[in-house]
Amino acid sequence: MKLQYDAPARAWTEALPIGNGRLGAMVFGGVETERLQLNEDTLWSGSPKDGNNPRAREVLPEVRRLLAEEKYEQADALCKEMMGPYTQSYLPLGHLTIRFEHGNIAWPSYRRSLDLKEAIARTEYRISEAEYTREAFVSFPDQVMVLRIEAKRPGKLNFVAKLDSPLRSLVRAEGDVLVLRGQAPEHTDPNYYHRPDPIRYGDPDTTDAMRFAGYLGAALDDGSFSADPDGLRVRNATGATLVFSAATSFGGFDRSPGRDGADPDAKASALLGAALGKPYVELRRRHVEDYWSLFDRVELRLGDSAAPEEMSTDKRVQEYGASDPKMVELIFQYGRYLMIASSRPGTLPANLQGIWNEHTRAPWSSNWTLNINAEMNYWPAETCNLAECHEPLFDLIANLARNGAETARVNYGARGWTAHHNTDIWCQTAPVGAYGHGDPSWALWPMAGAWLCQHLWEHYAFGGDKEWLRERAYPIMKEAALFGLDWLIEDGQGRLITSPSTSPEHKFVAPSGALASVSPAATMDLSLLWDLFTNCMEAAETLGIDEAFREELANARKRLLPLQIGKYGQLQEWSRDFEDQDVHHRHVSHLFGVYPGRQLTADATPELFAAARRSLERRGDGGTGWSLGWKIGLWARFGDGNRAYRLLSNLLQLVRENDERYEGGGVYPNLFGAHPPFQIDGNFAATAGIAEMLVQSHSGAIRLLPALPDAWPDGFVRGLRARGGFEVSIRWAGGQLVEAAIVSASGKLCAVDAGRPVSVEPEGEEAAGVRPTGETAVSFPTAAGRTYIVRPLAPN
Ligand code: FUC
Repeated sequence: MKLQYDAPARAWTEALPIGNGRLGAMVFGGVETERLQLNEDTLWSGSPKDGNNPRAREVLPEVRRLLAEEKYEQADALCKEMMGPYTQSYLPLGHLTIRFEHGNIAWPSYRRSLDLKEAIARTEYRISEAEYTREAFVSFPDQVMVLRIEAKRPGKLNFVAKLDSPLRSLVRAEGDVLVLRGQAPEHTDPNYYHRPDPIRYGDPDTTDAMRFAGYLGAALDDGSFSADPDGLRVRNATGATLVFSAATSFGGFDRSPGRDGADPDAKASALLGAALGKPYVELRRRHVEDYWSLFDRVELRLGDSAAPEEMSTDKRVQEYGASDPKMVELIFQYGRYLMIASSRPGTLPANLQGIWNEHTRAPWSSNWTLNINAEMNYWPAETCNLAECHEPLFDLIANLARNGAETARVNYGARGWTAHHNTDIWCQTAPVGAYGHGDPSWALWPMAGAWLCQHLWEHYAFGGDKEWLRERAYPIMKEAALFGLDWLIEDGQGRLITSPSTSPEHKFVAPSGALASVSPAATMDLSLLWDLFTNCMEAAETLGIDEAFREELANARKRLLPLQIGKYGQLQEWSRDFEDQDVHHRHVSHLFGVYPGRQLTADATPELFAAARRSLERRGDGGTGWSLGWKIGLWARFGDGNRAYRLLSNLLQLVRENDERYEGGGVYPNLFGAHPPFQIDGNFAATAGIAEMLVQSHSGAIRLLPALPDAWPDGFVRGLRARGGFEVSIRWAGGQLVEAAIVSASGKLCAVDAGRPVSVEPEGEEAAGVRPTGETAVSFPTAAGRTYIVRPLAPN
């Protein structure tokens, strides 16, 4: 459970990420010069702005008319008038740089690691018989970053620690504390939008943009230290604890962080003071306890490894990849680690890079892309037992629902709420595209509400908190469904369709031979609305409310244009059987109903399910990191463990920092997912996909080992969660189930499908409750808090 290396990081994607959901750092582990690149998750450019565009509503009837007449290129062109501004960008806060006065020759004793059991990055080396160690972590309970530096020989620590920032900023010494104060730009253009002044700052006295502060303090065991603007100087110490705190003036998605903001200094200095009042061992203990309480819920063992223990992680990926079961365990748990480090109650959700970003113009603004990436980040949250890490997404959804009601009204004259393919800290819900610069294939997608609401329903489906469903989730789901009802139109033959509609980012060949983006009723729209309506109906039924509305949804769902099978036997991506722009396109939006949706299953829709499989076959086994991650989950849902494993192998390919390929997937030396460039969604999808290979529960029963590959004949998993309020542990050998333990948190009826006849008995009451049903699927009542043991029956 360690990432380990025998040399300092030369590139950012070799540095090791630590974080507490809000504060993040990338630890380089340099010998003479240590560098920690710093982030705070609310540090973004811009301020609240109205991006809604009344022109959208004006041109909508004409766009629909053009599409009804199959004039796709004209419709594409007119759609450009429906766009709003681009979103703002997530920003880096700065660096903590520490220059040691002991030279830089430390090899071969050098070692650095990230320990996933403690969430601590460690650097160890020896210079002239003196051993040095550093430990870095970001504490959730204390809300600070801590860097402990020790020399094993007395008085050997002499260093200067500095702060700086790529944003406009000043550093001052205030007493013995180093303070970095800065200001964010009022506007940042996305990295793919080329204009003369892509980063624009305001007047410091009147700017509407965010202010931020970083505080660095120290507590020494011995020796002395002082602070001046050039840094914090430590002399002749044996042990030193550096503490860093940071805050911004962000005070909410709808408040100006300039005029109406919070006081970053008050927060950062209070946190620093409180942390410096605690001894290092205490800070460390509080951090590890907090982290462990989440991390320890799931354990995975997939077998022994042929790789030498001490081999560095990047070499190990390169030489062994997915054939090393320990590497698969590591990448699985790394996704859980990254979730705990980037998304905790009260923080913003993990963005495109989690919370780790060094660029002032990050790829895709390091924002939230809602047509796959942001949702994908949260695929492992429920199954991999980190439900509370899902909460920041729910807060974002609630805020999007507020802004999105105005977008629905202004842009489309519709009820409810909508959001499009990008959003930011200001919760922009209007389509992006700089009023015509963007491409409709990504900008014109008003379906984010439908997809995001799946997360609300899933949180309830796994956890069963009815009060939460009633008070928080259902009202937002219902409003999203109202938008869906208003967005649907009749196709002239009694069917309901969406128009304009895209299959995100993928174009089709129009009858004229040209590529086009918009057409009526792309499959993903229909599947998303099916999912939203179904979830709303089940939620309302669970709550015993809204009977008439349920009926309205049921009727609309029945009238959705049916999904179709095309000339290649594939599930059609569009309502017409168009040719693909790119048969290997990275998005597999039309397969939403298979995963992460539940519309298409082998039992309920065998033909469409088979067609969806054919579609995935045609897409091939390549793609960006996140695309490969999606395909792992899809193949798991198709019950093909070996194929899922092949995709996992494709994901576990080593990529270096300056890899020029835009697509291709892989992982960097620090195991960050590669598009390339770095995007964290690939990590989360890999974790979710591995879980999906071991346990599924989307179609009623808990399926045990639904897609076990031949490569993992013997193994054990503990603590995965299943819908209905269950926790599942499984032991298997020779590719067969040995025993599963199902803990019932809910006390609900439990259905299990092990693919073979099983017995079920309450733990500790062997014999008493044995149900040798002889069926491959069994249901049994459970009591909350009890564990049930499932074993295969011996073959007759
Ligand atoms: C979507 C994807 C890209 C990238 C971006 C952040 O636009 O199509 O591949 O992941 O999001």
